[in-house]
Amino acid sequence: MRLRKRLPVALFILFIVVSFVGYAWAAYEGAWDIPGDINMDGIVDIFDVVTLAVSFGSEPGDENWNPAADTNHDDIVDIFDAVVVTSNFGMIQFKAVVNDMRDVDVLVRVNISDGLSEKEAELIAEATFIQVMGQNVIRQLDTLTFDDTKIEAHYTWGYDENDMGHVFDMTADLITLQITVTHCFC
Ligand SMILES: [Ca+2]
Ligand SMILES: [Ca+2]
Repeated sequence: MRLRKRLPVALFILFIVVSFVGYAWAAYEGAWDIPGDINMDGIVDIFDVVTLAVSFGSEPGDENWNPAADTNHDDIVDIFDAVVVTSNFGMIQFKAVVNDMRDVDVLVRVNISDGLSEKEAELIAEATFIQVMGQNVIRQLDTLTFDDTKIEAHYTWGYDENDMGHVFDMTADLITLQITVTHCFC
């Protein structure tokens, strides 16, 4: 009888624990997760290559084993993991927050380690716009300002040429890789 009374409580606690673990895992999964980004800093670059090189040829139990370098999860760090890193080399994963509500990943292959050119700033702005708004609207980049730490872009957009009254503003922080987007359909 006592067990019967306690069972629902135990199940409830189990439910809470499983939900929490699931939530925590989902939050973790939502962090930097670009393939080949072994050190999980949002950029696939030379540091990931070096990290992979250190554990190259290793298997679980080896002194230099690093599970993060085993990008395809087959319990060996080998050429196939190197291919994952090299094929994504140069990719940056920005995290965009849209209208304080929606989170969007923006992936761009651009090298900002040597400073930022106008072309690269525009590439990031364009990737952000397309990722947030899709390809089915017409966009016009009105202003683009940038330095080595920040990009600000202002677009007007519409569903056709007669409907270009909508705005889209973005600010990209190149240090934290966070992008803030505000836009409205009004
Ligand atoms: Ca990295
Ligand atoms: Ca592997």
